[in-house]
Amino acid sequence: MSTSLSGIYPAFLTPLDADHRFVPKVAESLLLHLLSAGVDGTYVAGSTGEGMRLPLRDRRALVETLMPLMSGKKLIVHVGAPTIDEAVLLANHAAKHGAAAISSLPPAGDSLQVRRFYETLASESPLPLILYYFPKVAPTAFENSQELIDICDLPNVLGVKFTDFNFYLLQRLVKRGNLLFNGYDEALAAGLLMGAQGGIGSTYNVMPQVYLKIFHAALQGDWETARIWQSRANSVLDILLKYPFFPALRAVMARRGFNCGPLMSGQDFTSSTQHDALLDEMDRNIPLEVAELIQWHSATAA
Ligand code: MN9
Repeated sequence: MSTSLSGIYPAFLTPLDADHRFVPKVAESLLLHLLSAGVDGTYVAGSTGEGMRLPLRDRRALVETLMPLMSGKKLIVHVGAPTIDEAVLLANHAAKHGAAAISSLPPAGDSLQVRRFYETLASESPLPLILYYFPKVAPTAFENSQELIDICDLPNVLGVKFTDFNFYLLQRLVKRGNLLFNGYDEALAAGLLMGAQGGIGSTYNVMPQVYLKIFHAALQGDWETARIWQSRANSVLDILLKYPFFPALRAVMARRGFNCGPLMSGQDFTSSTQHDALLDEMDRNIPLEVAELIQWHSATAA
C-alpha cells in the first residue's frame, strides 16, 4: 500500500540568519546537496528543523522554497503545532504545494487529547498522515501500544515515524500494513531488519550516503554490509552525541559549506572551545570509509 514513500529522508535543518529569519538560499543548496547524494526525499520542520518554534510564515516559506526543487522526490511536512487549527492549516498548505505526506508529533496532553488531535488531523488533511512516535519526548502520549495501534487504524493514517528502540512494537505495526520509518539513526539497520521501509533522521544531513548504503544493503538482504555501515555511522554519532546535539549538527554542516545559523531554541555550545573540539574530533576520529564517502575534508589536511 505504502511503498512509494519508502527510503531515506533527512530531517531537514532549517537555515536561519542571526536574527532567526529563514534563509531560503541555504535551504535550496542543502536540498540540492542531499538530492544529489540520492536521498528519496526530505522531512521538514520536525524536531530537527524546529518546526514547532518557527513562525507559520517561515514554515510555509520552507515548503514553498523546497517544493519546486524536489524533481519527483518526496517532501514530507511536519505540521505539528500548538493548536489543531494551525496543524490543519499547514496540512492544507502542504497539499496545495505538492507535498507527499504530512506528519505530526502528538500534542501536549493525555492520550485522549492525542487521539482526538490525530483523528481530526487525519480526517481534515488532504494528504496522508505519518504519526510521530517518540516516547522520549512525548512519554504520556500513549498509555499503551494498543492506543498507538488504534490510531494507526484510522483512515488516512499512512504510517509512523518511529523514534524508539522497541523493535518488537515496530514490527507489530509493519505487520498491520503500516509504513514504518526508523527514527533513531543509531539503529537504522535494526529497524530495517525488523521491517521498517525507510528512515528519517537528523544525521542524514551530515552523511546521507552512509544511510543510503545501509538502506540499499538492507533491500538486498545483505545484513552484514548494513551492519558494517551502521557501525561506521555510529562512530560519527558517538562524536556528535558527546556535544550539545543540535548545535553540533549545525557546526558540522557549516563546515561542509551549509551555514544553517543559530537555533530558534537558543541552544548553543558552552564555549567556542567546545565548538572547536567537536570539529577537531571529527577530523581525527571520523572513520576513513565515511570521510571518503561523504568527502569530509579535515581542516588541517593540505
Ligand atoms: O527522529 C531524530 N530525532 C531527533 C529522529 O532529532 C530528536 C534522530 O535522527 C536523532 O536525532 C538521532 C540522534 O539520536 O538518532
